[in-house]
Amino acid sequence: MLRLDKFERYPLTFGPTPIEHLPRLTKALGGKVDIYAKRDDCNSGLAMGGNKLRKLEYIVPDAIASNADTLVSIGGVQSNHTRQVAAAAAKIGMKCVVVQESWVPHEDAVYDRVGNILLTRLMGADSRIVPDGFDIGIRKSWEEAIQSVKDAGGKPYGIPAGASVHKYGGLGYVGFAEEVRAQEAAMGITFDYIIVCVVTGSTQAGMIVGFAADDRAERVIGIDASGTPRQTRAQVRQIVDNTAELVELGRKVREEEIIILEDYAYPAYGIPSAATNEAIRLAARSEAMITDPVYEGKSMQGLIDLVRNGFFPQGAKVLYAHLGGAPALNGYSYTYRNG
Ligand code: 5PA
Repeated sequence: MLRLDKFERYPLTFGPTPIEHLPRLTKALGGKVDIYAKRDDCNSGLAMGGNKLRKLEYIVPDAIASNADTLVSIGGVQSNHTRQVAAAAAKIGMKCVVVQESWVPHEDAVYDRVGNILLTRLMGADSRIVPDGFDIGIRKSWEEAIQSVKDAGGKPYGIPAGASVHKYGGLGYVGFAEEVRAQEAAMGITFDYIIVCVVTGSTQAGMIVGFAADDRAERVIGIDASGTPRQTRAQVRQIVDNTAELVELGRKVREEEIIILEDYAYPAYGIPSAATNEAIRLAARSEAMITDPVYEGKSMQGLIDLVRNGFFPQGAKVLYAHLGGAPALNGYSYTYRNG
Protein backbone atom coordinates (compact mmCIF):
# COMPACT_ATOMS: atom_id res chain seq x y z
CA MET A 1 0.00 0.00 0.00
CA LEU A 2 1.35 3.40 -0.96
CA ARG A 3 1.08 6.09 1.70
CA LEU A 4 -0.55 8.86 -0.32
CA ASP A 5 -3.28 9.67 2.19
CA LYS A 6 -0.84 11.07 4.74
CA PHE A 7 -0.48 14.13 2.47
CA GLU A 8 -2.99 16.92 2.61
CA ARG A 9 -4.96 17.47 -0.61
CA TYR A 10 -6.75 20.69 -1.49
CA PRO A 11 -9.54 19.83 -3.94
CA LEU A 12 -9.21 21.62 -7.28
CA THR A 13 -10.72 18.86 -9.45
CA PHE A 14 -14.13 17.20 -9.78
CA GLY A 15 -12.78 13.87 -8.48
CA PRO A 16 -11.85 10.71 -10.38
CA THR A 17 -11.72 11.31 -14.14
CA PRO A 18 -13.69 9.14 -16.55
CA ILE A 19 -12.15 6.35 -18.60
CA GLU A 20 -13.82 5.94 -21.97
CA HIS A 21 -13.44 3.37 -24.70
CA LEU A 22 -12.53 4.83 -28.11
CA PRO A 23 -14.17 2.38 -30.55
CA ARG A 24 -13.79 4.43 -33.73
CA LEU A 25 -10.12 5.20 -33.12
CA THR A 26 -9.59 1.52 -32.23
CA LYS A 27 -11.18 0.54 -35.56
CA ALA A 28 -9.30 3.16 -37.56
CA LEU A 29 -6.05 1.64 -36.28
CA GLY A 30 -6.97 -1.89 -37.34
CA GLY A 31 -8.98 -3.13 -34.35
CA LYS A 32 -6.27 -5.38 -32.93
CA VAL A 33 -5.49 -3.13 -29.98
CA ASP A 34 -8.26 -1.77 -27.79
CA ILE A 35 -7.80 1.93 -27.09
CA TYR A 36 -9.20 3.78 -24.09
CA ALA A 37 -8.63 7.30 -22.78
CA LYS A 38 -8.53 8.61 -19.23
CA ARG A 39 -9.84 12.15 -19.49
CA ASP A 40 -7.72 14.29 -17.21
CA ASP A 41 -8.40 17.05 -19.73
CA CYS A 42 -11.94 17.14 -18.28
CA ASN A 43 -10.88 16.99 -14.64
CA SER A 44 -11.95 20.38 -13.34
CA GLY A 45 -14.13 23.44 -13.71
CA LEU A 46 -11.11 25.68 -13.12
CA ALA A 47 -10.12 27.40 -16.36
CA MET A 48 -10.46 24.29 -18.56
CA GLY A 49 -8.53 21.93 -16.31
CA GLY A 50 -5.60 19.65 -17.07
CA ASN A 51 -2.82 17.62 -15.46
CA LYS A 52 -1.30 20.43 -13.39
CA LEU A 53 -4.43 20.74 -11.23
CA ARG A 54 -3.98 17.14 -10.11
CA LYS A 55 -0.40 18.01 -9.07
CA LEU A 56 -1.37 21.35 -7.52
CA GLU A 57 -3.88 19.68 -5.19
CA TYR A 58 -0.89 18.43 -3.18
CA ILE A 59 1.10 21.67 -3.46
CA VAL A 60 -1.56 24.22 -2.52
CA PRO A 61 -1.77 23.09 1.16
CA ASP A 62 1.98 23.73 1.48
CA ALA A 63 1.59 27.16 -0.16
CA ILE A 64 -1.23 28.07 2.24
CA ALA A 65 0.74 26.81 5.26
CA SER A 66 3.72 28.97 4.22
CA ASN A 67 1.58 32.10 4.57
CA ALA A 68 2.45 33.11 1.04
CA ASP A 69 0.35 35.69 -0.75
CA THR A 70 1.61 35.14 -4.31
CA LEU A 71 2.17 31.99 -6.39
CA VAL A 72 5.12 32.42 -8.77
CA SER A 73 5.63 30.02 -11.66
CA ILE A 74 7.02 29.65 -15.16
CA GLY A 75 6.38 28.14 -18.58
CA GLY A 76 6.24 29.03 -22.27
CA VAL A 77 3.99 31.70 -23.79
CA GLN A 78 1.22 29.10 -24.33
CA SER A 79 1.92 27.22 -21.09
CA ASN A 80 -0.97 25.15 -19.77
CA HIS A 81 0.82 24.97 -16.46
CA THR A 82 0.93 28.72 -15.85
CA ARG A 83 -2.77 28.90 -16.75
CA GLN A 84 -3.55 26.30 -14.09
CA VAL A 85 -1.34 28.00 -11.49
CA ALA A 86 -3.21 31.25 -12.21
CA ALA A 87 -6.47 29.34 -11.76
CA ALA A 88 -5.38 27.81 -8.45
CA ALA A 89 -4.24 31.23 -7.20
CA ALA A 90 -7.58 32.81 -8.09
CA LYS A 91 -9.45 29.95 -6.43
CA ILE A 92 -7.53 30.20 -3.13
CA GLY A 93 -7.43 34.00 -3.11
CA MET A 94 -3.72 34.52 -3.77
CA LYS A 95 -1.99 36.74 -6.28
CA CYS A 96 -0.05 35.18 -9.13
CA VAL A 97 3.05 36.06 -11.14
CA VAL A 98 3.93 33.87 -14.12
CA VAL A 99 7.02 34.16 -16.28
CA GLN A 100 6.32 33.13 -19.87
CA GLU A 101 9.53 32.29 -21.68
CA SER A 102 9.78 32.19 -25.46
CA TRP A 103 10.07 28.40 -25.56
CA VAL A 104 8.58 27.86 -29.00
CA PRO A 105 10.00 29.21 -32.28
CA HIS A 106 6.49 29.62 -33.63
CA GLU A 107 4.97 32.61 -35.36
CA ASP A 108 1.24 33.16 -35.38
CA ALA A 109 -0.21 36.66 -35.38
CA VAL A 110 -2.15 36.11 -32.15
CA TYR A 111 0.14 33.57 -30.40
CA ASP A 112 0.63 35.76 -27.32
CA ARG A 113 -3.00 36.94 -27.19
CA VAL A 114 -5.19 33.83 -27.24
CA GLY A 115 -5.64 30.45 -25.60
CA ASN A 116 -3.73 29.83 -22.39
CA ILE A 117 -2.19 33.25 -22.01
CA LEU A 118 -5.53 34.98 -22.57
CA LEU A 119 -7.12 32.87 -19.80
CA THR A 120 -4.12 33.47 -17.54
CA ARG A 121 -4.44 37.23 -17.89
CA LEU A 122 -8.24 37.06 -17.52
CA MET A 123 -7.79 35.42 -14.11
CA GLY A 124 -5.71 38.38 -12.99
CA ALA A 125 -2.24 36.85 -13.08
CA ASP A 126 0.70 39.15 -13.75
CA SER A 127 2.01 37.48 -16.92
CA ARG A 128 5.54 38.48 -17.89
CA ILE A 129 6.84 37.50 -21.32
CA VAL A 130 10.64 37.14 -21.49
CA PRO A 131 12.85 36.18 -24.46
CA ASP A 132 14.67 33.15 -22.94
CA GLY A 133 14.40 29.89 -24.91
CA PHE A 134 13.26 26.36 -23.96
CA ASP A 135 14.66 24.70 -20.83
CA ILE A 136 12.77 22.57 -18.29
CA GLY A 137 15.24 23.28 -15.46
CA ILE A 138 15.31 25.92 -12.72
CA ARG A 139 15.41 29.27 -14.48
CA LYS A 140 16.98 32.61 -13.67
CA SER A 141 13.87 34.43 -14.91
CA TRP A 142 11.77 32.52 -12.34
CA GLU A 143 14.19 33.26 -9.50
CA GLU A 144 14.12 36.93 -10.47
CA ALA A 145 10.32 36.93 -10.45
CA ILE A 146 10.34 35.44 -6.94
CA GLN A 147 12.78 38.14 -5.85
CA SER A 148 10.64 40.86 -7.44
CA VAL A 149 7.66 39.80 -5.31
CA LYS A 150 9.83 39.99 -2.18
CA ASP A 151 11.17 43.39 -3.22
CA ALA A 152 7.61 44.65 -3.51
CA GLY A 153 6.87 43.48 0.06
CA GLY A 154 4.98 40.34 -0.92
CA LYS A 155 5.41 36.73 0.18
CA PRO A 156 6.07 34.50 -2.82
CA TYR A 157 5.59 30.74 -3.10
CA GLY A 158 7.61 29.35 -5.99
CA ILE A 159 6.32 26.55 -8.21
CA PRO A 160 8.85 25.37 -10.83
CA ALA A 161 8.04 24.52 -14.45
CA GLY A 162 5.24 21.97 -14.71
CA ALA A 163 5.16 21.79 -10.87
CA SER A 164 7.67 19.01 -11.44
CA VAL A 165 10.76 19.39 -9.29
CA HIS A 166 8.66 20.69 -6.41
CA LYS A 167 9.01 18.24 -3.50
CA TYR A 168 5.33 17.21 -3.83
CA GLY A 169 5.18 17.44 -7.65
CA GLY A 170 4.91 13.67 -8.19
CA LEU A 171 2.12 12.93 -5.72
CA GLY A 172 -0.84 13.86 -7.92
CA TYR A 173 -0.03 11.19 -10.50
CA VAL A 174 0.55 8.54 -7.86
CA GLY A 175 -3.11 9.29 -7.19
CA PHE A 176 -3.86 8.76 -10.89
CA ALA A 177 -2.47 5.21 -10.67
CA GLU A 178 -4.52 4.48 -7.55
CA GLU A 179 -7.58 5.77 -9.37
CA VAL A 180 -6.92 3.59 -12.44
CA ARG A 181 -6.57 0.51 -10.22
CA ALA A 182 -9.97 1.19 -8.64
CA GLN A 183 -11.53 1.80 -12.07
CA GLU A 184 -10.01 -1.39 -13.45
CA ALA A 185 -11.57 -3.35 -10.61
CA ALA A 186 -14.95 -1.74 -11.26
CA MET A 187 -14.70 -2.29 -15.04
CA GLY A 188 -13.39 -5.83 -14.70
CA ILE A 189 -10.41 -5.19 -17.00
CA THR A 190 -6.70 -4.46 -16.67
CA PHE A 191 -4.81 -2.09 -18.91
CA ASP A 192 -1.68 -3.53 -20.46
CA TYR A 193 -0.09 -0.18 -21.30
CA ILE A 194 -0.51 3.47 -20.38
CA ILE A 195 0.59 6.13 -22.87
CA VAL A 196 1.61 9.51 -21.44
CA CYS A 197 3.22 12.64 -22.80
CA VAL A 198 6.36 13.69 -20.90
CA VAL A 199 8.17 17.04 -20.77
CA THR A 200 8.99 18.29 -17.26
CA GLY A 201 8.49 14.79 -15.87
CA SER A 202 6.31 14.68 -12.77
CA THR A 203 3.23 13.33 -14.53
CA GLN A 204 5.02 10.22 -15.76
CA ALA A 205 7.18 9.99 -12.64
CA GLY A 206 4.10 9.92 -10.41
CA MET A 207 2.53 7.23 -12.59
CA ILE A 208 5.72 5.16 -12.53
CA VAL A 209 5.76 5.16 -8.74
CA GLY A 210 2.02 4.52 -8.58
CA PHE A 211 2.15 1.57 -10.97
CA ALA A 212 5.35 0.21 -9.40
CA ALA A 213 3.11 -0.71 -6.46
CA ASP A 214 1.60 -3.52 -8.54
CA ASP A 215 4.81 -4.04 -10.46
CA ARG A 216 3.90 -2.60 -13.85
CA ALA A 217 5.85 0.67 -13.92
CA GLU A 218 7.43 -0.32 -17.25
CA ARG A 219 3.94 -0.46 -18.79
CA VAL A 220 3.85 3.34 -18.52
CA ILE A 221 5.14 4.45 -21.93
CA GLY A 222 6.35 8.04 -21.86
CA ILE A 223 6.28 9.87 -25.17
CA ASP A 224 8.82 12.66 -25.05
CA ALA A 225 7.57 16.00 -26.37
CA SER A 226 10.47 18.08 -25.04
CA GLY A 227 13.02 17.35 -27.73
CA THR A 228 15.58 17.34 -24.89
CA PRO A 229 14.99 13.76 -23.70
CA ARG A 230 18.19 13.35 -21.69
CA GLN A 231 17.26 16.22 -19.44
CA THR A 232 13.66 15.03 -19.23
CA ARG A 233 14.76 11.49 -18.34
CA ALA A 234 17.11 12.78 -15.63
CA GLN A 235 14.29 14.86 -14.17
CA VAL A 236 11.88 11.88 -14.26
CA ARG A 237 14.51 9.76 -12.46
CA GLN A 238 14.94 12.37 -9.74
CA ILE A 239 11.18 12.82 -9.22
CA VAL A 240 10.61 9.04 -9.18
CA ASP A 241 13.19 8.62 -6.40
CA ASN A 242 11.87 11.49 -4.33
CA THR A 243 8.22 10.47 -4.76
CA ALA A 244 8.90 6.78 -4.08
CA GLU A 245 10.41 7.78 -0.77
CA LEU A 246 7.52 10.11 0.11
CA VAL A 247 4.83 7.46 -0.45
CA GLU A 248 7.00 4.68 0.98
CA LEU A 249 7.15 2.45 -2.08
CA GLY A 250 9.76 0.47 -0.18
CA ARG A 251 12.18 -0.13 -3.03
CA LYS A 252 14.17 1.74 -5.65
CA VAL A 253 12.62 1.91 -9.11
CA ARG A 254 15.04 0.29 -11.57
CA GLU A 255 16.37 2.21 -14.56
CA GLU A 256 14.70 -0.21 -17.01
CA GLU A 257 11.32 0.52 -15.42
CA ILE A 258 11.49 4.08 -16.79
CA ILE A 259 10.39 3.98 -20.42
CA ILE A 260 10.62 7.16 -22.49
CA LEU A 261 10.37 7.04 -26.29
CA GLU A 262 12.20 9.86 -28.04
CA ASP A 263 10.96 9.45 -31.62
CA TYR A 264 8.01 11.83 -31.73
CA ALA A 265 9.21 15.22 -30.43
CA TYR A 266 10.65 16.34 -33.78
CA PRO A 267 11.06 18.89 -35.29
CA ALA A 268 11.13 20.76 -31.93
CA TYR A 269 9.26 21.37 -28.69
CA GLY A 270 5.99 23.10 -29.55
CA ILE A 271 6.23 22.51 -33.29
CA PRO A 272 4.00 19.79 -34.77
CA SER A 273 5.32 17.51 -37.53
CA ALA A 274 3.09 16.35 -40.39
CA ALA A 275 2.58 13.11 -38.42
CA THR A 276 1.54 15.09 -35.32
CA ASN A 277 -1.05 16.94 -37.35
CA GLU A 278 -2.30 13.68 -38.87
CA ALA A 279 -2.70 12.28 -35.33
CA ILE A 280 -4.54 15.39 -34.11
CA ARG A 281 -6.94 15.18 -37.06
CA LEU A 282 -7.55 11.43 -36.64
CA ALA A 283 -8.41 11.78 -32.91
CA ALA A 284 -10.66 14.75 -33.67
CA ARG A 285 -12.44 13.12 -36.62
CA SER A 286 -12.87 9.64 -35.13
CA GLU A 287 -13.69 10.48 -31.51
CA ALA A 288 -14.12 14.29 -31.28
CA MET A 289 -11.20 14.08 -28.88
CA ILE A 290 -9.20 17.28 -29.17
CA THR A 291 -5.42 17.12 -28.79
CA ASP A 292 -2.89 19.92 -29.17
CA PRO A 293 0.27 20.39 -31.27
CA VAL A 294 2.62 20.75 -28.26
CA TYR A 295 1.82 17.77 -25.99
CA GLU A 296 -1.10 15.43 -26.53
CA GLY A 297 -0.83 15.55 -30.32
CA LYS A 298 2.67 14.13 -29.97
CA SER A 299 1.63 11.39 -27.55
CA MET A 300 -1.31 10.60 -29.86
CA GLN A 301 1.17 10.41 -32.74
CA GLY A 302 3.27 8.02 -30.65
CA LEU A 303 0.24 5.86 -29.78
CA ILE A 304 -0.81 5.63 -33.44
CA ASP A 305 2.70 4.79 -34.62
CA LEU A 306 3.19 2.13 -31.93
CA VAL A 307 -0.12 0.46 -32.84
CA ARG A 308 0.73 0.51 -36.55
CA ASN A 309 4.22 -0.88 -35.93
CA GLY A 310 2.98 -3.79 -33.84
CA PHE A 311 4.55 -2.61 -30.57
CA PHE A 312 1.49 -3.84 -28.65
CA PRO A 313 0.50 -7.52 -28.79
CA GLN A 314 -2.85 -8.39 -30.37
CA GLY A 315 -5.73 -7.83 -27.93
CA ALA A 316 -3.78 -5.43 -25.72
CA LYS A 317 -5.75 -2.80 -23.84
CA VAL A 318 -4.03 0.57 -24.06
CA LEU A 319 -4.96 3.55 -21.90
CA TYR A 320 -4.14 6.95 -23.38
CA ALA A 321 -3.75 9.53 -20.60
CA HIS A 322 -5.27 12.73 -21.94
CA LEU A 323 -3.63 15.50 -19.91
CA GLY A 324 -5.36 18.56 -21.42
CA GLY A 325 -3.77 21.31 -23.48
CA ALA A 326 -6.46 22.12 -26.05
CA PRO A 327 -6.43 25.90 -25.38
CA ALA A 328 -3.03 26.20 -27.10
CA LEU A 329 -4.66 25.25 -30.42
CA ASN A 330 -5.80 28.86 -30.66
CA GLY A 331 -2.16 29.89 -31.08
CA TYR A 332 -1.94 27.68 -34.19
CA SER A 333 -4.86 29.15 -36.09
CA TYR A 334 -2.94 29.33 -39.37
CA THR A 335 -1.73 25.73 -39.17
CA TYR A 336 -5.29 24.42 -38.83
CA ARG A 337 -7.08 27.03 -40.95
CA ASN A 338 -8.42 24.28 -43.20
CA GLY A 339 -8.97 21.76 -40.42
C1 5PA B 1 2.14 19.05 -20.19
C2 5PA B 1 3.16 19.92 -19.52
P1 5PA B 1 4.92 16.97 -17.56
O1 5PA B 1 5.48 18.34 -17.73
O2 5PA B 1 4.45 16.64 -16.20
O3 5PA B 1 5.89 15.95 -18.09
O4 5PA B 1 3.62 16.89 -18.47
C3 5PA B 1 3.70 17.05 -19.86
C4 5PA B 1 2.45 17.68 -20.39
N1 5PA B 1 0.38 17.38 -21.54
C5 5PA B 1 1.54 16.88 -21.08
C6 5PA B 1 0.02 18.67 -21.35
C7 5PA B 1 -1.28 19.14 -21.89
C8 5PA B 1 0.89 19.54 -20.66
O5 5PA B 1 0.53 20.81 -20.46
N2 5PA B 1 3.05 21.32 -19.72
C9 5PA B 1 4.04 22.25 -19.28
C10 5PA B 1 3.41 23.66 -19.39
O6 5PA B 1 4.09 24.66 -19.10
O7 5PA B 1 2.23 23.73 -19.74
C11 5PA B 1 4.89 22.00 -18.18
C12 5PA B 1 5.42 22.08 -19.55
